[in-house]
Amino acid sequence: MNKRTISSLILGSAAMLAVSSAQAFTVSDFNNHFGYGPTKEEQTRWLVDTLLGGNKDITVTSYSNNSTWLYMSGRTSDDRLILSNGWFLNKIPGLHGTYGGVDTTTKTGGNAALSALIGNTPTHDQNVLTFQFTVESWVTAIETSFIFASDEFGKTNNNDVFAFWVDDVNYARLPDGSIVSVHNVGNNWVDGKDHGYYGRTEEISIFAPLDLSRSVHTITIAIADASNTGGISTVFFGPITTVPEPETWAMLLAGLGIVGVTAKRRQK
Ligand SMILES: [Ca+2]
Ligand SMILES: [Ca+2]
Repeated sequence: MNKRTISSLILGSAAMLAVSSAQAFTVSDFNNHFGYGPTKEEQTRWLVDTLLGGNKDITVTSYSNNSTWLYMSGRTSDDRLILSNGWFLNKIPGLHGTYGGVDTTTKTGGNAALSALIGNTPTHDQNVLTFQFTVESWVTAIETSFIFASDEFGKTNNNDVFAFWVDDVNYARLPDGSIVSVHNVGNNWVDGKDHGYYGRTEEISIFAPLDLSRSVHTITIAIADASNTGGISTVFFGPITTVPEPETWAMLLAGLGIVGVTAKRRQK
């Protein structure tokens, strides 16, 4: 095999790993999407829209992201949000493609809430997407999923961390319930190059009840380096679905109707 075939295979298998299907993903970024010079607000809204995946049950009222102009975020072709603590998009051939400085500091600072999750280890290069929203009255929870990938696979001196807060509760958990950090991933690492990463988790599902005492809800997704700024980590996240879904209820009700009609006919 020549080098191009090998790198295609690597990218292809990375994509399959990430989406659990034979469909490969590519990565797009703001400039690819908008052309040159999108505003920071446009970039942030694009990230939020990626996360919502066209969900019409959620109405966004405000949003912010601290790092969109630094190529730290993007979207996969299967519509997952990408958030990274390094210059993620520089890893991808054909985008910015320099391969330079992907794991150097982004100068976006530390994150106290993430540090608190890992024994107050100092964090760096935070990438935080936050938005406020209201939901249709029947929505009681949201569901989504993530893949955490890192160059710190197997390392003990770094502990990059990721969290997903819904109404101030962190629902990003590994299957054993521990928070998602490099040290905790343990047996959940899947070895293998994924857009250049040394390891990643399986796709992990999230079920997050909303705090129904609130009229306006908040989602915050955050990832950061820990101890130092090196070793890029990234989360592939979303999309978000609402629970219960109206289609599910419609099918349930239709199903009950059929059962009812059948029962009545049997009675005759
Ligand atoms: Ca970094
Ligand atoms: Ca790191």
